[in-house]
Amino acid sequence: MRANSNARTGGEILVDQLLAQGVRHVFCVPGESYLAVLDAFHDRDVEVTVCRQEGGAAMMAEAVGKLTGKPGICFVTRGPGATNASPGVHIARQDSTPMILFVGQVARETRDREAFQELDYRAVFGSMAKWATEIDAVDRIPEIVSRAFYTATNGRPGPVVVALPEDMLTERGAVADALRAEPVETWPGLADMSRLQKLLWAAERPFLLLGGSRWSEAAWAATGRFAQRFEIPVATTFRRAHLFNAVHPCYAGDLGIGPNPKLLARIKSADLIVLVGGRLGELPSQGYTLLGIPNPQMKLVHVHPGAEELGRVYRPELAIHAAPTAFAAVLEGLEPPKEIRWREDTRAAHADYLAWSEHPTRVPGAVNLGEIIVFLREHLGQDAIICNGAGNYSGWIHRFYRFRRFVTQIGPISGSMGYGVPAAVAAKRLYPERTVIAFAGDGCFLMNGQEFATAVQYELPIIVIVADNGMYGTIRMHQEREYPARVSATALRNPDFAAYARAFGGFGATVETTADFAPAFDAARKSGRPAILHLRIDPEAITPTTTLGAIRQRALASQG
Ligand SMILES: Cc1ncc(C[n+]2csc(CCOP(=O)(O)OP(=O)(O)O)c2C)c(N)n1
Ligand SMILES: [Mg+2]
Repeated sequence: MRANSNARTGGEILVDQLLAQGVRHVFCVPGESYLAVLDAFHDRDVEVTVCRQEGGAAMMAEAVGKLTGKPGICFVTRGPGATNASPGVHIARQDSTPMILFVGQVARETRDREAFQELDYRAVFGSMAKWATEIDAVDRIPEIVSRAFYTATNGRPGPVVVALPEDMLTERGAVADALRAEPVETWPGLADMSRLQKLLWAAERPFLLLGGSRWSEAAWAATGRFAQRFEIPVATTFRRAHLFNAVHPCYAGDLGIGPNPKLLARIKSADLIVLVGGRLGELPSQGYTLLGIPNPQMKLVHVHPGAEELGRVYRPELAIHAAPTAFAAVLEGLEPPKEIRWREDTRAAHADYLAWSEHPTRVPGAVNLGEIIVFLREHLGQDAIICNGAGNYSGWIHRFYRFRRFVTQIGPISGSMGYGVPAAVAAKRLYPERTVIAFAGDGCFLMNGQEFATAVQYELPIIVIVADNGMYGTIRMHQEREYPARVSATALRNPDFAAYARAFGGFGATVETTADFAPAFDAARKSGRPAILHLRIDPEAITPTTTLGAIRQRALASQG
């Protein structure tokens, strides 16, 4: 490190700040606006992943934030580069993920002329990022990058956008590197925990709901031990299933889209809900119908690292301003009641979860995605990482896969399509020894499918499973429900995805029947290359429990 050296350019100072913060990976699409940073990458010890589109690069950085709890780093050029990156920033916002997007900016002396590709990033990202700023002076790089790390990780984590005027990056400055940022841990107070103790002792039907970010392996384990001691039923919220071991005797299921009705009934009739880390947003709250707003019908204990989230939608009986990491660490201090009144309910809740997820339902067509998920749950190691984007296909993962380890599920809580492939590229780049699977719909895949080329370039043998039903299925489903038999703008004519994989230098296979899947999966693994398995799904198989035709018939009948 060349601290206090006056020989460094802004670009070099910037990259040295990242190294000082422990950054190992950056994801980028290059641009002439930040050549000085690219040059600094050249002889520094940082792994650069060059991507094909900024949306993919930003999603990779966001996925790094989810995988590590530390800010994922993305570099893009000004104007179109920055706007292309915006979905990653939006995901980081909604999913509470730490991430920093660095954007090249026009030179300082041309600012405000609407110079080539000029944008005001404070305005563009003002309502999306946690903080959007611009570095005006080379001497302030360490200060602002340090603050970016603190801002991205403190409280409720989120994205920070930092614009970098081109001439500032080539200027030289004499400035010391910032020390490593240590995110502030937010601990529950003693009084909070004793009130929680009393609420638990007074409860008849308590329920633990887990979500959000700022978890850790230790917090995951401590929560499992707490649940075991209290024999309290636990559900995870939308796309956070990895926060609790699915085969733990207290696991009651996944509270997302189309949850087990028995799980919903249990949560509704709970007299105490302890919501840890999550916001209980629109999807897990079943369109804000689960809990009264602002006054929930049951007692709510809300534990969240962001003070502004507490009381924002739901008025809690007890608000605990704490990160899940800190909260979980003090759970050991709580004592279960002498007689656990809900013991039998918890057993029944877990049995109901197992029954709900055990056997794939019957669906029309020769490929049953449910059976494929069950195959994977039985054949993948527990530390396999499962990534996905948005679409009805993901409903089968949420229902039938059993996440047994922390940080094995990487999916967009924000429901952004196109996330699975870039997330898988990021996961495999970080953890080459782990099995990484990306699920995508046919619509979802082609939003960022070009990042398959990134997987090939960096020799990352991810396995992409494309569930092709020839349509934007989710929207078609809503269409049939609201406007039956009036199909509009939801049909897709698709390429041969297996040939696509081969054209990129990967492995590709088409799966026409459920029985084709196991040998195709095996061949994909053995190929040692990035792979695409193209599943031909019957469009009628719209969810594990209903068909498009049935939805249309129901809607037509109700129209009379
Ligand atoms: C970026 C983005 N654009 C549009 C949507 C709206 N949307 C949600 S699901 C969906 C269709 C997904 O289609 P596909 O990936 O083929 O999955 P399927 O539902 O057919 O299983 C669309 C268009 C979205 N969530 N994200
Ligand atoms: Mg589809």
